[in-house]
Amino acid sequence: MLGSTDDTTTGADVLASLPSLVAREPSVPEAAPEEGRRRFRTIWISDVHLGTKGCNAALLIDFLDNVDSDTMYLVGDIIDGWRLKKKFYWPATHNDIVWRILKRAKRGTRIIYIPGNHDEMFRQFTGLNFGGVEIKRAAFHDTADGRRLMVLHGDEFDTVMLAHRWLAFVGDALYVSLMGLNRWVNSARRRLGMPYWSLSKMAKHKVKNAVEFISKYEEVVARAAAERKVDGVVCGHIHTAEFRNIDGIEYWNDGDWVEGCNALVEHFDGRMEILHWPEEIAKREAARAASAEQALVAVRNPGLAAAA
Ligand SMILES: [Mn+2]
Repeated sequence: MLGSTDDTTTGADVLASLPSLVAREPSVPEAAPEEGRRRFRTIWISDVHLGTKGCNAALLIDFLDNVDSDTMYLVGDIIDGWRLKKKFYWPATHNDIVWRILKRAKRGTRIIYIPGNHDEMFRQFTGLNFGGVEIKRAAFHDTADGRRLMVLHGDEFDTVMLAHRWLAFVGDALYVSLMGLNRWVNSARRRLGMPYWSLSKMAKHKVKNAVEFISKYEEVVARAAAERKVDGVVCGHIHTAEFRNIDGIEYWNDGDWVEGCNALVEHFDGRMEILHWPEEIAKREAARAASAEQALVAVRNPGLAAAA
């Protein structure tokens, strides 16, 4: 059962409890933005790591409440079964995310879930459909402008098993403390009214080996896509949002919701874009502040507003 503290919970238990979950109300009520949700043809997210403290549930809830799409791909490592096995951690906000995803399926969004290595316990359900969520091992996506993209989590190309994380280079313990520091810094920044800032995003680009590993991984994935005669590939796994054109093959990585908080979206004309959600929130808030100021000017000076 979701929400219980029983450490014998299995993937099947979690899946079995999903239909009853959607009947309940979430702990964080769904927000309905005044300006409406931003609509995309397709959204890809991955590496959410529900069931760990690293998961940035608040930002993901904000994302889900402010966007909508015809199709949404969950590109793996959505639930972290590895960590859940060691220590059961499942706050109400993690239920809220599952609730929002199932709600979208109910409202008619096509949802395709491609389990990754951390949620490999769901791979046994490949081909099945749970509450409108199709479980697949990999998928092919045709963009509005006719490109064919292969969609997979990407751990299958992590040959060295360097892992799900770039930090094989710096060690798991350091990563955990870095993430702890990241949370601490950001809660302080939030209190001060400052926007979210990714500590490890900066650190990652400064570690030479990590940069080399990431670049090599991207090339291996792009080569595999070329062999399958597709135009490009969408994956996750290494927690590094990126677009590269590698020998004519598009490599898209949708990032993660542990530190980067990114999503990949396809607009209705087929154009694709990586969204860094903390930046999108900052833009949204700046736009709201500007329109509030305009409204204030209009109230104080009706003649000026009419002229404009
Ligand atoms: Mn992974």
